[in-house]
Amino acid sequence: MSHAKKVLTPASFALVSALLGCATGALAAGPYLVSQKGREFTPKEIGLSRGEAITIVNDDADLRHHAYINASNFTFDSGDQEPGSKSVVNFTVPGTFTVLCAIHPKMRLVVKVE
Ligand SMILES: [Cu+2]
Repeated sequence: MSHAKKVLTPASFALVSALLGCATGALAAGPYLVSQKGREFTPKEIGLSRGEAITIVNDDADLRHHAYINASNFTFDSGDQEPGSKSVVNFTVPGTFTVLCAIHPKMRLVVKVE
């Protein structure tokens, strides 16, 4: 019997960690990275200028996430986010937006766009 269960290889996990390490070292301007790990977004709040984007990375090794925004003037839906995957959201309108996870209702990221 074969075990076809999908797992993140140590190599790809290390790559994601390395990318995040770079990002936290240079906090000034974009690209803005948001991590999904342990059923929460990190950071939980981020400020952007209009036209800037964030990259949401699923850093959980064994959890699937599904980020979405459902505002009156801006919507986004990442679809299912497998471990290690990235989703880019480009904020084209100003306002305060809440990014939620369709799988984990307590996950919440506030994005303030000027
Ligand atoms: Cu989630």
